[in-house]
Amino acid sequence: MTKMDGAGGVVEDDMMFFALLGLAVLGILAVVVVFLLRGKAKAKRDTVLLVGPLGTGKTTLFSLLTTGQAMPTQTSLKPNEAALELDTSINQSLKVKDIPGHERLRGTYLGESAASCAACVYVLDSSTVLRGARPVAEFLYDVLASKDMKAMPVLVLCNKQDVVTAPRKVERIVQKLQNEFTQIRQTRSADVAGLDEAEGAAVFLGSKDAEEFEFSQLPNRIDFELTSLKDQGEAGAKLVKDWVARTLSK
Ligand SMILES: Nc1nc2c(ncn2[C@@H]2O[C@H](COP(=O)(O)OP(=O)(O)OP(=O)(O)O)[C@@H](O)[C@H]2O)c(=O)[nH]1
Ligand SMILES: [Mg+2]
Repeated sequence: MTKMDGAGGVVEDDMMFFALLGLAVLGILAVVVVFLLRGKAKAKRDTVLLVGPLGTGKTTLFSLLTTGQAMPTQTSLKPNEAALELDTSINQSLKVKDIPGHERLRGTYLGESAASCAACVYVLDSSTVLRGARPVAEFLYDVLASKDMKAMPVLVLCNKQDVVTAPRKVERIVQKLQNEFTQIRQTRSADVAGLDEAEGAAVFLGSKDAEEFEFSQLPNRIDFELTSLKDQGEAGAKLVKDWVARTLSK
């Protein structure tokens, strides 16, 4: 309490003033630090991520995109990252990052890369997708449902078109994945039926009014392309670069 009876009162007033000033300065510093940390945590979205199941051709695509040649590859154990030069320039410098497809590794690497994702190329093996669609669809579903990737443009690159078992029509692959998504979203939303609406929504992709899932129900731009990086590597890399330029210059 302030005493106004002589010099002692003035000293107490001064102490109170400096204490309040100190608190105000601390408060402002705390706000500045929080803002700085937030700014740091928000990574620049400048990376094209190459994701997809094991052995589908991501590293082959990475080497075609960055060196112009398809180098021999082995199963990736860590990501590859390099600058991505497009044929048409856009107002942004880009990187490309190849995420290993191994189930034990991809979650961690994708998790730490998702916030920097500007666009995503999901590489699948066309020659096996119709008979083994569930894991291919599950992983794509995880990518599209992830918080950081929700509105990202995705190119589904249906590779290995040179293999005889690969369907030549992209519609067959789209339809198969959509059927799988319809089942996956039912199963996943049933799993969280006890949770509240907000949490359930995170696992349900697409329109709730539609019984069948369609990619057009998503906010993302999703395109599908067929390729054979083995037989037409240069054309495949060009197709990807053109898609990135088209998508990110809009
Ligand atoms: N037939 C055929 N084989 C291909 C094609 N593209 C890549 N491959 C082969 O598929 C194998 C796997 O290719 P990678 O590029 O290593 O696959 P990845 O997706 O990086 O695999 P992980 O790193 O294990 O996730 C290699 O032997 C490639 O030569 C293609 O278009 N057709
Ligand atoms: Mg690889």
